[in-house]
Amino acid sequence: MTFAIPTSQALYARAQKVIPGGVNSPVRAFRAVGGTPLFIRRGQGPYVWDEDGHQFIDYVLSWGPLIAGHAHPKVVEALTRTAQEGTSFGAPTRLEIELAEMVVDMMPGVEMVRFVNSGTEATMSALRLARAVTGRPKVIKFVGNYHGHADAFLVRAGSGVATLGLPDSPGVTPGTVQDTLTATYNDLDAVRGLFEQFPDDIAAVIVEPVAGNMGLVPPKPDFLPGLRALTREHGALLIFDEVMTGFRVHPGGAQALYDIDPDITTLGKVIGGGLPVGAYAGKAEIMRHVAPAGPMYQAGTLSGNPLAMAAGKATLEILREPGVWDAIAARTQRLVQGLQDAAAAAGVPVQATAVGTMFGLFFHPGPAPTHWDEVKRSDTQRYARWFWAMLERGVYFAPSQFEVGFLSTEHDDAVLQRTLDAAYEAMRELAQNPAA
Ligand code: KE4
Repeated sequence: MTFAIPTSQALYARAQKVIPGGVNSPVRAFRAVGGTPLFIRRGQGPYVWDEDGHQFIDYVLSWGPLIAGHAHPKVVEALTRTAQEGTSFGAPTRLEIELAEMVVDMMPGVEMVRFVNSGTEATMSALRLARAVTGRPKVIKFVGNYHGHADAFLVRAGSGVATLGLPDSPGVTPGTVQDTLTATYNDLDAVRGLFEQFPDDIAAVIVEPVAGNMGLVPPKPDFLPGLRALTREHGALLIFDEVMTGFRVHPGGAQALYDIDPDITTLGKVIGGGLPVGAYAGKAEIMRHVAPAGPMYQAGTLSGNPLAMAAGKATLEILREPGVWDAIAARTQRLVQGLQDAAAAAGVPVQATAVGTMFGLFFHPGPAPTHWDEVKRSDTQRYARWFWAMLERGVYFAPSQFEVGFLSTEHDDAVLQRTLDAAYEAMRELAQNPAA
C-alpha cells in the first residue's frame, strides 16, 4: 500500500473496543478485501475524504442512496429548513404525503406506500403482508439475493452474507426459515418445481429484479415475465425488492424498465436521499390490509419522519429534472465500457455490466454470470487487489466482489476520465503481478 492511513487505523482500533467489528454494518469492515477500513471524514459531490485527508472518487455512494452525490446543496437546504421546524413528531405530516405521491407517480406498479426506516423493515413487512393477504406461510427467494437481515431472508443470501461466507446466520432458528424456499436466480423451472411441490402454501416470490447483491446479475429476458405468470397461476404474490434498483435501473425502477406489474414493491436507499428510509408499497387493495386500514400490524416510531422525507423529496425532485437520470445512465455505460477496455488492454478477464445508473465488475473468465453458482467462480482475490490498486489511485469501489457500484449526478466527464486513467494503470498492475 503506497498511502498511509494512520488515523483510520487508530480509529479502527478504538472502534473495535465499543462496536462489534468496529463497524455498524459488516461489509464496511473490508473483510473481503483485507486491510484497515477507511474512516470517512466528509463527502462532497462525487468525492469522499478519509480521516487522513485522502480524496476518493466514490462509487459506493452509501450503497446506492446518494444518486445526487454527497451533500447536494438542494438536499442540505431541505434538511436544514426542515430541521429548524422540528425533527420528528410521531404524528402525520404533509411531507409524508408529498413523498408518497412522488413514489406513486414514478413507480408504475405502486398505488399506495407505507414508509419504514430501512430496506430490511420494508421486506420484512412486505413478507408479513403477503402472508396476511394470502393466508399462506411460504416464500420463495433466490440464492444470492439479499433482502436485508430479517430472519426469514437470511437463507443463502447475498451481500454481506455472501461476502462473509455465512451460509446461514447463527441465531436464525430452523422454525423461522422452514417456510423460506430457495431457487436458483434466472431458473424458472426451479420456481415451477417449488410451486408444484407446495401448491397452496406459497404466499409470495420475492426477487431482486436486477440482482445487485452477488455482484450485478441482470434477469434473463423470460425470468421476470415468467415469475409474474407463475405467481398469478398459483395465487401467490410477486414482491419486487427494489430497495437497490428503485430509481437506479430506471426512473420508475425495474418494474418500468421490464414492464412487469408486481403486487408489492419494496424501496429504500434513494427515497431517503442519505437518511434512513425504507418503504413497502403496491396495489391499494393489498396495501389496505395494513393497519390501521386493515388488520396486518406494522409500526415505527420514526417512520416517515420529516428529515428523511425532506431528503428523499429533494433527491427525487433532482432526479425528475429533464435529462438528469439519462445523463447518469449514459455515463455509467461509458464507465463500464471503459473498464472492459482497460481490462482487455491488460489481458485481464473481467465481465463489466451496467443497468441504468448501477454497474458490476466480475473478475471472471465469462460468459457473464447468470446465477450464484457461476458468480462464485469469480476471482475474489484478484478483485481485492483491484480494490486496493484503485484506492491507492484515489478511486473507491465497493470493498467486495459481491457488491455493485453506483454513479450520481455529480460523476461528470472529468471524474470518469480520472477513474478510467486509474483503471488502465490498475489493470496493468494486476496483469504484471498475477498472484501478488
Ligand atoms: P437495509 O436494511 O440495509 O436498508 O436494506 C436491506 C436491503 C434490502 N434489499 C436489497 C435489494 C438490498 O440491496 C438491501 C441492502 N443492500 C446492502 C448493499 N448490498 C446494504 C449495505 C450494507 O449491508 O451495509
